[in-house]
Formats: sequence, structure tokens, C-alpha cells
Amino acid sequence: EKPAEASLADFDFEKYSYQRSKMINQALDKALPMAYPPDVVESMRYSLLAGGKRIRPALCLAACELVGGDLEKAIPSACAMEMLHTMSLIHDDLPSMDNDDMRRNKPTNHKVYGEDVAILAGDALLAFAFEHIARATKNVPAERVVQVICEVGKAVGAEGLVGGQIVDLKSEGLGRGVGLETLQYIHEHKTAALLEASVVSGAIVGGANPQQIEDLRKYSRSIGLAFQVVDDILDCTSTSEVLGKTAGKDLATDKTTYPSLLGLERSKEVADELINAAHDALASYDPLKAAPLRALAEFVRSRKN
Ligand code: GRG
Repeated sequence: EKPAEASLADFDFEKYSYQRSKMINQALDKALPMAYPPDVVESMRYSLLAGGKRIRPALCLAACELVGGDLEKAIPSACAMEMLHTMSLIHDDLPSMDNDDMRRNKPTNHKVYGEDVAILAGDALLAFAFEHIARATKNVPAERVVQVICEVGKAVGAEGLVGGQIVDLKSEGLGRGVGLETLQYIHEHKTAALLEASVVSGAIVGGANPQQIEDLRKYSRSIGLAFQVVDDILDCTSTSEVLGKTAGKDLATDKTTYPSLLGLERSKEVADELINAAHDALASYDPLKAAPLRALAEFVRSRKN
């Protein structure tokens, strides 16, 4: 057995992810305590502390440790990534966007607090994420902090999440007229960009050199796209399971997905190829130290929700 596989097999991902989620949830709770004005802070906390897999902060912390950095130093950046992810979900759920009533098994933010408050809670989380990186990161050279802010800003703006969302919204009426290139653009921007920024910001805080940053970009772009291919596959397979009762998302909206363009079998191959590419990007790292990121990649491959 190869050392990388052996280290991965020994790694207790369930225990690791449970402990990391707990650590991240405590840090988020502490980062954003109840404060004045309660109307907006309560709404921010409602969504921020509503659960979720905490993949982005986990990636940030793991990347910091992989390059030899101290975990504590990356906690503010890790929290900021979850704040940004959360605000994107709040805004994505709004009536003017996806118009969703439920998120993470709870009523969406605007259902509880109203649309006006939900917009403001999202705005406040967006601003606070950057404030938090700048204010709460300790004992890290200032130029690294600036680099992180730059990386994260790019990932959420028009070149990142917002860019992906706008192309997605504008291609909605096109149904299955959307091609693979546009589909890939949407996923790379809506999903992969923030995963990439999570990994890279952790690495920067941890003192990564340019080669390490490049390797980790490759890793995160691969898992980012794979995340979405797997999402499409899950959508498609859950659709066929419930067929006859209610049509799943894929059929109901008749939107382009990887399975609709490539077929289910080829989509599964693409997901596997992407995950394998993520592993390849970690080939030159100590197998023991790379085990968490490898296990996170495997989690993306095999996740069921
Ligand atoms: C970022 C300024 C700014 C505005 C928001 C609305 C919007 C622009 C972007 C939408 C982005 C979006 C909803 C992307 C989908 C991302 C995604 C893969 C969500 C699911 O992530 P999981 O599975 O969810 O990690 P949990 O609940 O586990 O955290």
C-alpha cells in the first residue's frame, strides 16, 4: 500500500470533522455575540449558527496546518469564510433570487425576519467578515493579512460569487440551452471560488510559499468543481427515486446540469477525475499532514447531501 493511502486509511475523518465543527461553531458564536441593534444581529446569528457542514472553515484550517502554520492564527479567516458563505445563502434564498422557504432544515432568514432585515443581515455579514479578518487575526505579518483580504474580496465579488450568480440568473430562461462552458463558469464562480479562497487564505496565514499556494489552488479548484458535479448527480438521482411522487429539481426546472449534458455515467467519471486531480495536487506533501485535505476530498466524492 502506498504511504498516502495508508495515512488516509488511518485518519479518523468522522472524529476530525466533529471536533473541527465544534471548534468552528464556538469560534463563530464568540466572533459575533448578541449586540445592538438586536434586530439585525439576531438575524445574522440565526443564519450563521444554523448548522451546515462547515466545509469552508475546515478547509481553511487544514490548509494552514498543512503548510506548517499554527491553527489558532487561521481561525478568524476560517470564521470569515463561513460568514461570507452564510450571507451568500441568505441573499440566494431571497424572493428576488431563488425564493426558498427552507435552508439547513430551518425557515430561511427572510421567512423569519422579513426581506428587509435579511438583506441587511447579509450586507452586515459581508462587511463583518472583512473586519473580522483584519481585527481578529493575531501574530500574523500584516502583508499576509492584506493578501488574504485581497484573495477573499476577489472570491466574493464580480470575479467570484457575484459573477457566478449573475451568469446563473441570466441563463435561467435558457433551460437546457446552456452549454458546458457556461455551466462550468457558473460552478467555478458560485462554488469553487469560495472554496479556493478558503484553502488559499489558510495557506497564506500559515506562511505558504508560492509553489504551495499553486498546489493548493489546484486542489481546491478540483474539489470545488467536483462538489458541484456531485451536487448535480445527487439532484438527478434523488429525482429518479421520487419520480412518480414529485419531480426533483432537475426535471422541474429543466435546467442544464452535468448529467443532462454528459449523462449520469460520464458525470460520475468526471467527478472521480476531479477528485483524483485534487489528490495529485497533494502528491509532494507529507502523507500524514495531507490526510485531512485528502479526506475532505474523499468526503466531496462520496457525500450524500
Ligand atoms: C457574495 C456579495 C455576495 C453576494 C451573494 C447570492 C449570491 C451573491 C451568490 C450565490 C452563491 C451560492 C448560493 C452558491 C451556492 C454555494 C453552495 C455550493 C452551497 C451549498 O454549500 P454547502 O453544501 O452548504 O457547503 P452547508 O449548508 O453545508 O454550509
